[in-house]
Amino acid sequence: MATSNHNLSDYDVNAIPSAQGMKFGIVVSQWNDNITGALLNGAVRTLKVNGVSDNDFCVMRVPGSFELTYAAQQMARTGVDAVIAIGCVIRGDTPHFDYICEGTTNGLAYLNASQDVPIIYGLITTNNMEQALDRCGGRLGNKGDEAAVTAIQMADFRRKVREQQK
Ligand code: DLZ
Repeated sequence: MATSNHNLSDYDVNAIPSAQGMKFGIVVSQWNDNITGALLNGAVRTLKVNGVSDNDFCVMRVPGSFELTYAAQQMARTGVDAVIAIGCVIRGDTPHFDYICEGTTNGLAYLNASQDVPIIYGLITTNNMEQALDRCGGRLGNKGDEAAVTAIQMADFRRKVREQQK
């Protein structure tokens, strides 16, 4: 799935809602932490640029991407407006890659549909380290920035829907 025609890393700050007063939870996998650390930095920078204060986001780390589902579920129960799940799975020599990608993706998708809080998919799944580096601040932007933009948009959506229900 090409991202070259839809690179949210180049988003227009004025085109997305202010995130001032919104609360976010970020869960981050420690596997490939050179990549997930850069994705996290991008996400945090983007939240702050859009008005999120230091007290309004919480970062928690888990061992691997497979643990993101449990972590995101727990984080969703803490009163946040959205949860961002960040991980990086890089293909190896065995089918393990497919199982972790599928398990994590299905887990996060299930949570997104079943929790009251949007769960943002900040998992990158690549064939090699070069492709991962391209996506965490390299040639193809930073998918952490993009996850944060999406989180703000979905938190705003959630707030508006709730307003309409009053
Ligand atoms: C075991 C494993 C492997 C082989 N590769 C990755 C990876 O590329 N990225 C990642 O986030 N996690 C990996 N893991 C760890 C699993 O996600 C998980 O932590 C363990 O299977 C324990 O549940």
